Amino acid sequence: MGEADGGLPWTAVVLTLFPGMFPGPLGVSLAGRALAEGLWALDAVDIRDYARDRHRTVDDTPFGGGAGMVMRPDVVSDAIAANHDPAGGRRLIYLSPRGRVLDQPLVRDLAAGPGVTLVCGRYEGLDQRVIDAWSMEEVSVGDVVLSGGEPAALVMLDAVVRLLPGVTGKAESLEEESFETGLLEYPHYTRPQVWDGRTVPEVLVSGHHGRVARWRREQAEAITRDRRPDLWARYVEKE
Ligand code: 9WO
Repeated sequence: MGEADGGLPWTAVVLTLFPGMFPGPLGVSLAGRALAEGLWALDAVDIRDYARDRHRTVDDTPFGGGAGMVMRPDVVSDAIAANHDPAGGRRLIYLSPRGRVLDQPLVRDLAAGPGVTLVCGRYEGLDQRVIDAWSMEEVSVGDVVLSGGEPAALVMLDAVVRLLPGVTGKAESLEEESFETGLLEYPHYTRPQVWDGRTVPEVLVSGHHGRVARWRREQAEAITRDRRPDLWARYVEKE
């Protein structure tokens, strides 16, 4: 049993034309163990099961012409209606390059709720009317075009599941990591102390915990300032 209160565990319902892509990488390691233990639940639903015709058609040619195919609103809407309760608290999200870009505050928000219903598009995407009719949220995992929303759904779920109670072992490793502090990570080192002629920064083997903490913070700040001026501006603002 995963959940403390005896209710349902955090649940992801994924609507997709390729249910075989799930749990995929979420079936191993941290997320996979948590899934097996019932700390979260995953239901991959085949949108094609909601097709109406003998050929199980899910797409059609775009009005106005042009290349590619569009996912039919009637089929996708039936799949949503059968698997999503708008009053149930789960957010209904379409993974799309047009969406709000996923970040750690959104991940924390999603982890704090009862779960998500994710719609994965294929071809050129969903008919706009089904997005409008269901007031779907759109979320992007970055400015790239994929062949479908499924890998983006896997990214989102990986980020959320590791924050669920009981999934990640050490509480402090969550708090210290990149984006929880608002900074990128400082450099890490382990044995051997000299590798291929390369040494480890002296401070890390000094045994001075205060100096180590200060060095790590300085490194994290320098890396953030150099590589991500956008994150740096937000960090400085909050000081
Ligand atoms: C195809 C395309 C072709 C020419 C010009 C623009 C174009 N955009 C798309 C497109 O967005 N196709 C999507 C493929 C349709 C919906 C599912 N697909 C998708 C989702 N690709 N990339 C994502 C995605 C989702 C979340 N975060 C990043 C990318």
